[in-house]
Amino acid sequence: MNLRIVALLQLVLRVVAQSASSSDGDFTSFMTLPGVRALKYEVYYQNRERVSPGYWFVAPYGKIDPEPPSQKYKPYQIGPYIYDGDGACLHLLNPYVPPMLIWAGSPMFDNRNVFDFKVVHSIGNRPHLSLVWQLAFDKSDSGHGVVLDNAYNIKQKIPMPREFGAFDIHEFNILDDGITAVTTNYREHEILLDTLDRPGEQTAVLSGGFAQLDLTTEKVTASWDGIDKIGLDESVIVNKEYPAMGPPGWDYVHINSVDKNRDGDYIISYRFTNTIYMVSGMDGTIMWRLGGKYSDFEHDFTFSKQHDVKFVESNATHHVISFLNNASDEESNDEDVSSALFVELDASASPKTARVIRRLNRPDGGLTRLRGNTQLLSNNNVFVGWSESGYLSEFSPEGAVLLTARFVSSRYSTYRAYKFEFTGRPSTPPDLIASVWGTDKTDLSTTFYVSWNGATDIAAWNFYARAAKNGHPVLVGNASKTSFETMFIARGYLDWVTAEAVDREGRVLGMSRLQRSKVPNNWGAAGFKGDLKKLTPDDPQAPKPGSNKQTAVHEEAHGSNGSTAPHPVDPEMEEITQLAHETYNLVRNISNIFVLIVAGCIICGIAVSIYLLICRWKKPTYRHVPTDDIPEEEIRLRSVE
Ligand SMILES: *[C@@H]1O[C@H](CO)[C@@H](O)[C@H](O)[C@H]1NC(C)=O
Ligand SMILES: *[C@@H]1O[C@H](CO)[C@@H](O)[C@H](O)[C@H]1NC(C)=O
Ligand SMILES: *[C@@H]1O[C@H](CO)[C@@H](O)[C@H](O)[C@H]1NC(C)=O
Ligand SMILES: CC(=O)N[C@H]1CO[C@H](CO)[C@@H](O)[C@@H]1O
Repeated sequence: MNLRIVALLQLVLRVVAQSASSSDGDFTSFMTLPGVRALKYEVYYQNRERVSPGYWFVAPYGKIDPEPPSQKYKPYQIGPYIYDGDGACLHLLNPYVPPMLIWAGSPMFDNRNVFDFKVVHSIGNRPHLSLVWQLAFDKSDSGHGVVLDNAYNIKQKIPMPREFGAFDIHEFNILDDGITAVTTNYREHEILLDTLDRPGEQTAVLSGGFAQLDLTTEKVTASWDGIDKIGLDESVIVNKEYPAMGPPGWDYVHINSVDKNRDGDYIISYRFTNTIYMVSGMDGTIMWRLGGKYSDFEHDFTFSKQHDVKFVESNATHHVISFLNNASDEESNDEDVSSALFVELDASASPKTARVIRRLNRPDGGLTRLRGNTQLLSNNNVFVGWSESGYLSEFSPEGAVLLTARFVSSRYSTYRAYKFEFTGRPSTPPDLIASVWGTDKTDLSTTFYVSWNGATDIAAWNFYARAAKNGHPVLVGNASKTSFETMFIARGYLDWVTAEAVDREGRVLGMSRLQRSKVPNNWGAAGFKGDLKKLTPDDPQAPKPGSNKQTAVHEEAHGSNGSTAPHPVDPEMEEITQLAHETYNLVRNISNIFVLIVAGCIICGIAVSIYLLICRWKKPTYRHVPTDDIPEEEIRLRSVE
């Protein structure tokens, strides 16, 4: 059979196999990462040139409450993920550019929810990652603040002392000194209901507080509790008829963020008082309230149910703060659209003044009823996570929308979404698998799949084969990286294979382990018509049998320095590889049903047997999370029971 046709058929076959296996099309799966199914994003660029550099850090979850381990999230789906929103090529036929997956961290976190996943640039001289690992469903573990290095090793797993309840999901905020972290707390108390004209009655309530952790000792160095400072009357959700409760009690303030400025004072947000509080680091008194029933400021704007209040600038008297004004909750909305707000405060004026200096409305005009965050980027763009369905957007300094994106699936949310520049250098090597197929000795080909979970900056892959285990690695070709996983087809029966990641400058970033190529269990059943006795792996250095241009000469690879590595010099093979890649990318990216149907019909006969063969070692079955399992919008958005 003509070599070119074989290569193409094989290719189309794999594409069909891949599309067929992801009929639940809101996820992507990978040959090299069978334990993971990564959520797909749909991205729309309004102005791609002005988008700031950096990766997206998100942590999709299905239900906010801890869930028992179940098949539902196997292969892994929830947990921390890094995407390169700018990573994929532009396609003429499709304005939606699929972002490239960079890291699927889900298998490390045991199908438990992860929150506040972000980059910390203040620890040591390498970037780190931090996240909150939610408490276990059976409370056998009350959650941790986790710090990872950029090799994706867990460096710290900090528990919260029992008296502060579980490690709260809202915040694990490592400050610029790289040593101090502030976190929110929910604590149980019994209080009297005199202020609600119910003398003699009492109820349990959850207060809103924070703890400050020293990352070197992993000890709490300061803590604050609002129970004796914020009365029930400040709450906008408690009403006089509320039946008294036992523990955990009324969630009357619902703290959802904390930050600390250089002066050592704290700013906190209570969602259920619609108020932002400045708390003195000296004595814990409330310095002022912004918003809510008892605001100390004069302001001509409103906000409510706010999230993620952070200092942008701050001194003793003047502050610029950012926050997400969701303007709504599960039951009602106070404004028509949620927005990210930047507010300038003068606490020295009398009366104190507050004015909005930037307002960025949700681009789809919708409401973010729960969760979300606002992040000022270094080039003055603003990145906003609107939470539900992973909806996020980036704005220019003048407020123009530069991009919007959301999960293709509506079944998942991410509490916050961040953008950071980051360099990931995994301590594990790239994952490589290779397989061989053909109809006789002359048309055998070897297909490589390679990926490196967590590695940034890979521009291309070099592929090598050896004649024997301890033979010399011979470069058999290269391919640029255009998605998380890169496929490459080389002519011949290649074995003892490796793949090497190189960056844009040609520097080698890492090398896979040495792998044997997989071969059909039953060559005959797989369509092989040749003489099995003569079927042995090729010497990659020898001229290819069946090639009428016996010109293939491969130089040896230079071990760890691939920057001078040669490329394949067999022009026919190069052409086929090129063609194969173009077709592969085209079919894969445009999702053109027509192409798939036509291709499917052509190869229908061969497809079935080979497809089964390929899939046998591919991946475990996936249980679809039913649509009616959409996360309930619980009033109690916290990790304390
Ligand atoms: C605080 O910042 C404001 C505005 O930038 C400035 O006018 C003021 O002098 C500063 N105050 C102190 C004590 O640094
Ligand atoms: C393959 O290697 C050659 C020679 O080093 C280089 O010129 C070419 O750009 C590489 N191709 C890809 C896709 O990286
Ligand atoms: C790799 O080879 C290039 C070109 O010969 C050289 O400039 C570079 O220093 C080498 N790098 C390493 C790590 O050996
Ligand atoms: C504009 C607007 O509707 N603002 C509302 C924000 O939320 C608070 C508390 O729910 C309301 O009192 C405001 O009217």
